[in-house]
Amino acid sequence: MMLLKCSIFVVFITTVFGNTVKVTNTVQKEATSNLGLFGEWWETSVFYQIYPRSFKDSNNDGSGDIQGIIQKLDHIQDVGVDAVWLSPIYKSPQVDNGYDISDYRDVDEIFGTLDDLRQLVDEAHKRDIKVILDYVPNHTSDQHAWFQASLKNESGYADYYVWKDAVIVNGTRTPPNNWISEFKGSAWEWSEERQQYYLHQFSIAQPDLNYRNPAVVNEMKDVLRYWLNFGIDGFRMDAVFTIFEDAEFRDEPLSGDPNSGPEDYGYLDHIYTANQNETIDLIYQFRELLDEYNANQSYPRVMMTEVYSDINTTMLYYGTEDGSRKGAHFTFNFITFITGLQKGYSTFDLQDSIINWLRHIPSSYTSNWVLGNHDQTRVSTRLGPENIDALNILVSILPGVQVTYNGEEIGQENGEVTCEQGYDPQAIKNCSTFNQTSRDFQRTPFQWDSSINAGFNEGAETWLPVSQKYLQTNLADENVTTVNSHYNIYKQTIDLRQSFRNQTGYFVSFTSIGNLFVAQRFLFDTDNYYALYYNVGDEVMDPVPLSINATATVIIRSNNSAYSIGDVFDYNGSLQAREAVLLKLDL
Ligand SMILES: *[C@@H]1O[C@H](CO)[C@@H](O)[C@H](O)[C@H]1NC(C)=O
Ligand SMILES: *[C@@H]1O[C@H](CO)[C@@H](O)[C@H](O)[C@H]1NC(C)=O
Ligand SMILES: *[C@@H]1O[C@H](CO)[C@@H](O)[C@H](O)[C@H]1NC(C)=O
Ligand SMILES: *[C@@H]1O[C@H](CO)[C@@H](O)[C@H](O)[C@H]1NC(C)=O
Ligand SMILES: *[C@@H]1O[C@H](CO)[C@@H](O)[C@H](O)[C@H]1NC(C)=O
Ligand SMILES: *[C@@H]1O[C@H](CO)[C@@H](O)[C@H](O)[C@H]1NC(C)=O
Ligand SMILES: *[C@@H]1O[C@H](CO)[C@@H](O)[C@H](O)[C@H]1NC(C)=O
Ligand SMILES: *[C@@H]1O[C@H](CO)[C@@H](O)[C@H](O)[C@H]1NC(C)=O
Ligand SMILES: *[C@@H]1O[C@H](CO)[C@@H](O)[C@H](O)[C@H]1NC(C)=O
Ligand SMILES: *[C@@H]1O[C@H](CO)[C@@H](O)[C@H](O)[C@H]1NC(C)=O
Ligand SMILES: *[C@@H]1O[C@H](CO)[C@@H](O)[C@H](O)[C@H]1NC(C)=O
Ligand SMILES: CC(=O)N[C@H]1CO[C@H](CO)[C@@H](O)[C@@H]1O
Ligand SMILES: [Ca+2]
Ligand SMILES: [Ca+2]
Repeated sequence: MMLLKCSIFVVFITTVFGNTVKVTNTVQKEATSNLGLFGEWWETSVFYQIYPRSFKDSNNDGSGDIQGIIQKLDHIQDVGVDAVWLSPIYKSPQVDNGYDISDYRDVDEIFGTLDDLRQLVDEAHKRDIKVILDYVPNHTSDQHAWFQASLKNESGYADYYVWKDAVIVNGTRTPPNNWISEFKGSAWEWSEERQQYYLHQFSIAQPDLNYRNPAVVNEMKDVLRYWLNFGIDGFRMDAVFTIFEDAEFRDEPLSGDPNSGPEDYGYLDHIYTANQNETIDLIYQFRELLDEYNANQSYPRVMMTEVYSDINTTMLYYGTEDGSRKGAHFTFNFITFITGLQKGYSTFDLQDSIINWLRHIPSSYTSNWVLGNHDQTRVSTRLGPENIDALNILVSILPGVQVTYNGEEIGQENGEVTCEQGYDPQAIKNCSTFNQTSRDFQRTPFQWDSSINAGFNEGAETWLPVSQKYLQTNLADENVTTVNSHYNIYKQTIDLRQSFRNQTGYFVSFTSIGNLFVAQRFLFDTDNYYALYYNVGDEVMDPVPLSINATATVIIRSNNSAYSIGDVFDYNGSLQAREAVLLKLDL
């Protein structure tokens, strides 16, 4: 079959027949080397996020730990992922679930020891699985030795944090400006000891580091070098958009958001505390550090950044537009499936959300697809459990990197947690809004099997409660080869994605016709042609044939499908509500 091969093009075709609107978007890209754009391992990889405290509790003390992860490495290998990234395991008072770090170079005793981590890295590498650590550069714990020294104005540490004098208004001490913390209220906290305010963009126990002090920048770069030398394969950088603040400490303008009160983060437009140019420059410096290190390595260590922002700003974290400086290998795509899509989405919503990303990403950057993480309602709950297979199948034929949050492979839904049982520091402050604000629901223990506590541990009380849904949804029950379970489907999608390695060019195309969503991917090298048929609606429908006349074989199907793998797809048959089938066309 003849296909035009150019480096990138996007086509939009809208046709109206009767009262049905049909919209097709095609995005075509061509890679220049074997494994993707750069020929590097991460470009077509699956990254699996582990939330360590909820993954597997090896010593029955209620919290997941590193030995627990080691016990489950065979499962992770079975899933077929290339790399795991661990949410923070550093020493921490756990005021914010490990995002308040008191020693960047040590492991918290909840999780184990440095030796356990060394063993995890070794065991993972034996299985050809890379290990990525979280890196939390914005702030430390107030228990960190640097902050304790800074409190006392100790020489060398006085300027490690962002300190400002009070402003006296009519004889009353007030903060230096109007900045608001993400955790509500002023972002400034008075220190009696130092007789100054310090900045905290998150909780009071998380003072912001002062990156305008070169010693801090060097210190934090040394932390990266320390872990690279330890054998870590890369970093996921947390909340990087808050690293720098305006040097002049100007008041931020009001956002005008009617849902935000004067204490709420959304009350202000964060033009002076988020995504400052210096922040993006620092990310480029971190990349330079990594590239220097990588120059002597057999494979590159990678960095990925976490930024919730509009698409243009998000792209800046990948690098400068002219390509002169590089940033993150990829910056998480929260735009397509998290902020861009809500329950009850239409085919058009889905198509727009994917195309929005593909249209904005320059062809020299690698796309990535994130369905969920520890900060978001689980994708099964957020977009509907009846859609989980279709979404996993869809992601598997999209180009670039895939990021899976632990539990998504079995279709795990949000758990049940009361305010009294909760740990999310923001949410437990106000129980009347806990149900809306808490992130504890997506952090309940992994559901391994149908034994006590879902196999998370041997029955001791767990830090967050195990979801009562574990009897219906657990790995062991889904891991029966004869069952068309979420897990088996997920594994099939990973196998498919892995088979796309070494492909140099492709196109992807999306068509919406009423409730029918069709996604197509064609690989130039092998002439392999895949088409996903997905009924997004609640009623049975007749599928519309593709314009290509070819036998279509079902290779993956959602759990509610009557098709078996290997069946020939019947364009004259019907598709059940939420049924998804992935077809391979015999051209
Ligand atoms: C200071 O006090 C005066 C007199 O009570 C009042 O008019 C003024 O608004 C106050 N200023 C501020 C900034 O609160
Ligand atoms: C600490 O240093 C700052 C800035 O030099 C100064 O304003 C403050 O008074 C000092 N605090 C103490 C307790 O010495
Ligand atoms: C930040 O960088 C952008 C793009 O390089 C530039 O247009 C803008 O003027 C810079 N802003 C400041 C405050 O320097
Ligand atoms: C890389 O290895 C070479 C040769 O062993 C050495 O001279 C050089 O300093 C190394 N570079 C880095 C960045 O470690
Ligand atoms: C992104 O940039 C493009 C081109 O400069 C502009 O047309 C678009 O409105 C911007 N989008 C957002 C969300 O700012
Ligand atoms: C808790 O949230 C409710 C509902 O938004 C609000 O009315 C109440 O003032 C809040 N309480 C506190 C202590 O913030
Ligand atoms: C929170 O959700 C639980 C479970 O649905 C419910 O029992 C409880 O009443 C809710 N709490 C509030 C304050 O809405
Ligand atoms: C899943 O089943 C396979 C094959 O029966 C088995 O090797 C593997 O250990 C099982 N995995 C889990 C996590 O039960
Ligand atoms: C891709 O190429 C590499 C290196 O040549 C090879 O080891 C690997 O098996 C290939 N993978 C696939 C899926 O063809
Ligand atoms: C599709 O191909 C088959 C087999 O080559 C042929 O019999 C049939 O007429 C074709 N249908 C259309 C609509 O072109
Ligand atoms: C398919 O998965 C959904 C969501 O987990 C579940 O509710 C449903 O019972 C499953 N259907 C079948 C036929 O297994
Ligand atoms: C949006 C975001 O990344 N928030 C994280 C930033 O850091 C705070 C404090 O460490 C975490 O609680 C948030 O999840
Ligand atoms: Ca434990
Ligand atoms: Ca900061």
